[in-house]
Amino acid sequence: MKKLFSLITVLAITASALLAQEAKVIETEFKVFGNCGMCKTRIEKAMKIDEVKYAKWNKNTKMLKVAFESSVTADSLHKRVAEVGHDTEKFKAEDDVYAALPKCCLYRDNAKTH
Ligand SMILES: [Cu+2]
Repeated sequence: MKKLFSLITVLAITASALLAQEAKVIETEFKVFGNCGMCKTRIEKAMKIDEVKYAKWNKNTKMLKVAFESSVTADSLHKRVAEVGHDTEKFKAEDDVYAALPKCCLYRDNAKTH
């Protein structure tokens, strides 16, 4: 009987832990400026942290779709892509970081896509 009770306790704790984890994931999308497949790789690589469960950037719409744990903020993700050279509507990349990008990735002046 004691064994059964502790089994139920363990199951209850596991279930509530799983539910709590599930509720913590936030899904959103925001605009990230960029041009090409290299931009896509760079942007998505910047999202490779444990807290981000999903990140896909669309070259045509410039929208970055992300699913992330609420232990990080959407703003911190904006900052991460800005840090690798890509502007968002909230954060601008530093000029020297932007200037160091390959020519085909310079989205500010020539908006050509390839
Ligand atoms: Cu690029």
